[in-house]
Amino acid sequence: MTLNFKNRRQKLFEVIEDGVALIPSGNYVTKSHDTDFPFRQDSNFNYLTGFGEPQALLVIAKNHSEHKTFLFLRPKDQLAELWSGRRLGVEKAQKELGIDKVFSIDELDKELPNILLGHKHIYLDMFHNQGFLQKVLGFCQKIGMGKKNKKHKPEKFINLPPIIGKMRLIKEAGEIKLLKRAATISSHAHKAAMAFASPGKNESEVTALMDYISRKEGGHGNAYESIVAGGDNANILHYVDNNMVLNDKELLLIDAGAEFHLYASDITRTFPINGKYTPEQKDLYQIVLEAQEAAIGQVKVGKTLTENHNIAVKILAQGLKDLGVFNESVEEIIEKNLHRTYYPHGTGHWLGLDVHDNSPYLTDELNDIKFTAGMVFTVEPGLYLPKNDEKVPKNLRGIGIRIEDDILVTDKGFENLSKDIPKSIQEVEDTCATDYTTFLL
Ligand SMILES: [Mn+2]
Repeated sequence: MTLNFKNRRQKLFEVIEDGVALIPSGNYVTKSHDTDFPFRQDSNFNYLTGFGEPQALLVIAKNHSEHKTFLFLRPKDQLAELWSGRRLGVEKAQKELGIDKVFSIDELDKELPNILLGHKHIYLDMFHNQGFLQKVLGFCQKIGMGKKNKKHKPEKFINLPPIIGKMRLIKEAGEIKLLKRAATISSHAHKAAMAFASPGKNESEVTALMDYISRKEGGHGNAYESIVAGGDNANILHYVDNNMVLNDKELLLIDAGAEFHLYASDITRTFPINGKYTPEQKDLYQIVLEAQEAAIGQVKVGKTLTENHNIAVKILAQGLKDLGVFNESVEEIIEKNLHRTYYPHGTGHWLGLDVHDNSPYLTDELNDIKFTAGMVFTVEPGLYLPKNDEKVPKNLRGIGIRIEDDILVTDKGFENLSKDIPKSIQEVEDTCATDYTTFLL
């Protein structure tokens, strides 16, 4: 898999005007006392370096006399590596990562100010790393004291993530391969879950099975906390407790996606725990499926996420009316936002290194970004009818349904990356009737 990190750094170098871009790596996050959560690299840092260690900083400098790119990283340290893992080290990094100049992170306070001097602009994430921002402000303040030094000093800060986000919007061929692999791994996990779930089992068992399959197939854990929600739990949008017993005649909503080399999949299916949808569940499911397929079906270059949403909302609103949830006309339901009670979220988001990929949704002129080949996003309509909502016909209460696929825009239209996971009522019921152990082989 060749991802051209150097090209991306070059692209960013061309964008930054008379400035220095500072992109820190991720860092350890405390879970409790002296124990950390598993380390996850920062997506932007990974996008520009492919380097997987914490406590590092990428610097791209426009006006430096000798070098364009710098990397600060943890130095080799036998004792530290004995305790917490191997380090690439200064010497190897220069060659392996193709960076012009590499320093130990211990030299940051000494070396970074020298790089900043001579530049007017600092590009960095202004909102999500206050500690680092303060440190840089401190350096800039000191540099500013040297008023008679005939070199430009930093005087303007520009928020960097939207600039990198624009680059990340259109996926390269190598990235698409990784996204496809993540979706394929998830497809096996979802199919196994359909086959495995049955009344009396616990949501936690299904969660564990999916984790097992996804790791067995080379996935690196979940792209986000799995939602494994039986019955009325599906009406809690971000239900992650995943610890209740699965009941007969109820549905199981699973929103789960594997991560592969930091690339996410984000997939939802809703299927009957006992293997057969009830007539009411079928009615509701069919509406959501129709909304999802209509939205996906119109995807092509030039369309937008808002158009996806509007198509889905129209079909969902019609469905709610047909089922007797609303008496108003479809136009009125939409105009007054009545549907938002039962469909409170959007129909999709960008997908990539982040599950909600950190790319802009609007152009500089504040228009919706139009699809071009290489963009990847989700399409995920749903309907959520809570158990305690007395405005909902009794037989529909407690049903929550969402169907979500990962869609790649192509020159010819689109490709559904998660199309292998059953979606039609018949296909889902057939998969529920299969033997889950075949997925363990
Ligand atoms: Mn999603």
